[in-house]
Amino acid sequence: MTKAMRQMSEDVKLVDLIIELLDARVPLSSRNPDINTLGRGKARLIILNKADLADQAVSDKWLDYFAKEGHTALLLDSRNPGGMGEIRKAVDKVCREKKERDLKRGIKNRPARAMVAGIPNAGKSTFINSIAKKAVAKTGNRPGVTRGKQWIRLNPMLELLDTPGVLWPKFEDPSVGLHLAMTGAINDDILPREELAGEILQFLSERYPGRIAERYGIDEEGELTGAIARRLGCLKAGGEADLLRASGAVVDDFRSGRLGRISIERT
Ligand SMILES: Nc1nc2c(ncn2[C@@H]2O[C@H](COP(=O)(O)OP(=O)(O)O)[C@@H](O)[C@H]2O)c(=O)[nH]1
Ligand SMILES: [Mg+2]
Repeated sequence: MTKAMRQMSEDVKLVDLIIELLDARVPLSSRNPDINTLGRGKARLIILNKADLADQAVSDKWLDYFAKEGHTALLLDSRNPGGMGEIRKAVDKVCREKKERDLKRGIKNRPARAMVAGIPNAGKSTFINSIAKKAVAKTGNRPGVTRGKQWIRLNPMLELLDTPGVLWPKFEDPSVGLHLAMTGAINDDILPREELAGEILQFLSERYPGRIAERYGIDEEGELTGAIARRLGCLKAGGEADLLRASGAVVDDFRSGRLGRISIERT
């Protein structure tokens, strides 16, 4: 077990609810199935984060997919604190159900506790900052609370662990690495930049025809990176197309939504 997993399995013992953050563009690749073992017996809320970058119609299908799994799932742009009202309500609801079960089993009434978990770059820190904006207070060490843990009191009956659980992606399926490189969730050195840009351009021309033409004003045929380099004025000293620079622009445009809202994975 990795150090991150060990930490996560310790922290999970302290909470009633796991808020699982996935990237709405790649809900499967950004998921670590170990969460099912780690989070056994805990309530779960799934957040499809970065929904602002994903294709709305596809995201709606993912909501159905997770609902069929028996999970409450919501779409979110974590950078927008305005979207947190709905999240707080959902967290409250999932926790209330858990507490009612606890009370029946004679477990005494105390604030429900939650933690955020997800792979690097899923938006955990952004989420915690946004949801904590309207927090009642931060709580420090208290009796019955493991020393050193900081809790953000979202309301008198609900506390959030201020450090997220870090999960790692599972790379068993080779598409996982590619999809996470496309979103920028993992290190760029998995694929040379020009290859990554090539994969992105191929994906776009197949799945979202018209987007490349719209952004770069080129025909979606033939050698795209060179054509994009010339359109963007990415040229080397001798006037030759600078493919590396053009590839960088394509990758950045894709990740940041400048090529439109995109879902890489579909149900
Ligand atoms: N567009 C968009 N960007 C987001 C969202 N949530 C996080 N980000 C960005 O994603 C990057 C990684 O976020 P961060 O909170 O550091 O992820 P962490 O590694 O899970 O803590 C940052 O650049 C955030 O600004 C979101 O919902 N939408
Ligand atoms: Mg972080």
